[in-house]
Amino acid sequence: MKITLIQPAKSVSAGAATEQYWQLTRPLSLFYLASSIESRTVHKVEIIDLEQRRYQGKPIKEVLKNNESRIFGITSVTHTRFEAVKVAEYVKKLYPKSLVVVGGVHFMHCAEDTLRRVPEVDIVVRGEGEITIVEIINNVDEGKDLRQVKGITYREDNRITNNPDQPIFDDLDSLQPYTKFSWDEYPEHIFGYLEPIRAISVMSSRGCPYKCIFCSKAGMKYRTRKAKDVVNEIESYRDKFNIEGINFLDLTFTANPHHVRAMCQELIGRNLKLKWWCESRVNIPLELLELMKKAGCVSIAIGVESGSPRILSRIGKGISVSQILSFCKECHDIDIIVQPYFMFSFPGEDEQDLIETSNLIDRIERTYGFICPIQPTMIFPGTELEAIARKQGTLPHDFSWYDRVEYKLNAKLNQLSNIPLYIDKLLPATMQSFIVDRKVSLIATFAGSHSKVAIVQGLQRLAKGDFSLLKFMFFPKFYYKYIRAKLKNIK
Ligand code: B12
Ligand code: SF4
Repeated sequence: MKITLIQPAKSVSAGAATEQYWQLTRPLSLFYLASSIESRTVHKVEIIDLEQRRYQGKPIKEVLKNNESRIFGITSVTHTRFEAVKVAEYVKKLYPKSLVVVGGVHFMHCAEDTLRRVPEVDIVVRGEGEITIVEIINNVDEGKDLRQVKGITYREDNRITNNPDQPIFDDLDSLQPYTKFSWDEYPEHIFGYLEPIRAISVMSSRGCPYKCIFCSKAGMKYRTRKAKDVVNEIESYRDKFNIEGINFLDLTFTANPHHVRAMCQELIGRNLKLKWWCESRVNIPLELLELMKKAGCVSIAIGVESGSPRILSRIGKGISVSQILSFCKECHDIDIIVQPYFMFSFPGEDEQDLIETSNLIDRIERTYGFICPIQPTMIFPGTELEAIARKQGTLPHDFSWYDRVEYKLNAKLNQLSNIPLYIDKLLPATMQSFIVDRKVSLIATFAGSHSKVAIVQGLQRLAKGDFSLLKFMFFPKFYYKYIRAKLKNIK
C-alpha cells in the first residue's frame, strides 16, 4: 500500500505579512510521519509539498492524478486550512474510496468542527501523529474498525466519535530523521542574521512547559532528544549539503538549561563551526548565553509580546520588563542579534498598555539596534484566548473555523486575512494608526542609529518594500500623532 502525505500551499488570501516573513523549511511534520511509517510498516510514502517549487503553478488535480494511495494524509496550520480543505475535496473527488486523514496544529484543536463542516475528511488525528498514523495504517491493513486507534476523532454511524488520547510520545530518540530530500528542494538560510548563510532546520526538543494564553502549543509536554543524536544529524547535513548554519525549530530551545549545555558542549567538542538561530525565553543566565555564543549562536528570537507588566502577567508570559532589557543588553554585549517579537490587543489591553509597549520597543531599538516586529494578536483554535473570545463574543457564538470570512481589518494591518484578530478595548482605528506609528518610529531608529544591526536590517526591510513611497506620504500625520502620544505619556 502507498500513503501520500500532503502539505497545502500557503493561503492565497494570506496578506502581505506572508511575503515578508516567509521562508520555506521542509515540513518536519510530514517528514517525521514518513520516517515513522517506513520504519514501522512495510508501506511506501510519497510526500507532496505544495509549497515547494516543484509543484508551484501546477493545478492540484494534475499533481494528484494517477495516485494509487489508499490513505492520504494532509497537514495544516490555521492560515492554510482552506487550502487543506481544497486538497481533501480534490482527493475525495478523484479517489472516493480513499481514506482522508488530517492532522497538525490547526486540525487537532478543532477536530469536531472539521468533521462537521468538511465531509471529505474521514479522520482527524489529535496530537503528535507518528504512532497514530501507524495504528491507522495497520487498522486499514487488517480491515478492523477504528475503535482501537487512540488519538483520533472520526465519523461512526453518522456520529462524531472521539477516541481516547494517544499517550504522549516520550522517546524522541527513537524517531529517525527522514533524509530523502535534496538541497535544491529546500535551500534554506539562517533566520534573523545579517548574512544569508546556507542553513538547515533541525529540532532538538518538542513541547513547551509554558502556557501563554494565545499559543497553540501551550503546555505541550516538553521533551528533549539526546544532544549527541541531534549533532550527528546536523553533522550529516553539513557533510551532505555543505551548510554553515542551523535553524533550531524547537518551540523554546532554552527551556531546559541542561539540554542547552549538552547541545553546546557537543557542538563545541566537534568543532563544527556552524552559526545558529533559535527561539528562547529571556530568563536564562548570562553564563548560558555565553556558552551558546561560544557554540555558534548568532541570533535569538524571543517572544516579548508586551511592554506592560500588567499585560505580561495577564497573558501568562511569566517574564518582567527588566528581564527583557537585561537579556537584550547581555546579548548585545556578547554580539548575539535578538529578534524581540511583540503583539498588541490582548484581553484588557488599553492605550496606556500600548504606549508602554511602544516605549519598550523604542528603548530596545534605539539602545541595542534590535528591530522589534509587532503584530496584532490573532486567535488560534485550542488556545485559552479562543475560549475567552468565544465567551466575550469577539467570536460569534456559532463561530466555525470553516466560516469563510476575509477579515477586513487584517488587511489594513497587513496581516493574514483569514485568522480572526482578538479585539477588546483597543479600537480598530487605534490599532491601525499604531501600526503606522511603528513604521515611522522604525525609520527614526534606522536614521538615527549607528548600530550595524539596525542599519543592515533597515536596508533589508527597505528592499522588501516596508517603507514604500506611498506609505511615506502618510507619515507626517502619524508622526504628529506619535509625538502627541509620547508627550501624553511623559505627563
Ligand atoms: C517552521 C515554522 C514556520 C516557518 C514556515 C514553515 C514552512 N511551511 O515553510 C515560518 C518561519 C515562515 C513560519 C511563519 C509563521 N508561523 Co510558524 N512555525 C514554524 C515552527 C517553528 C515549526 C513547524 C514544525 O516543523 N513543527 C514540527 C512538527 C514535528 O510538529 P507539528 O507540525 O505539530 O507536527 C506533528 C503533529 O502536529 C502531527 N501532524 C502534523 N501534521 C499531520 C498530518 C497528519 C496526516 C497526521 C496524521 C499528523 C500530523 O504529527 C506531527 C509529528 O508529531 C512552528 C513551531 C513548532 N516548533 O512546531 C511554528 C508554528 C507552526 N507557526 C505558527 C504561526 C502562528 C506562524 C505565523 C502565522 C506567525 C505570524 N504571526 O506571522 C507565521 C505565518 C507566516 C506568515 N506571517 O505569513 C504557529 C501555528 C499556529 C496555528 N494554529 O496555525 C506555530 C505552531 C507556532 C506556535 N507556537 O504557535 N512558521
Ligand atoms: S508562546 Fe512560546 S513560551 Fe509561550 S507557550 Fe507558546 S511556545 Fe511556549
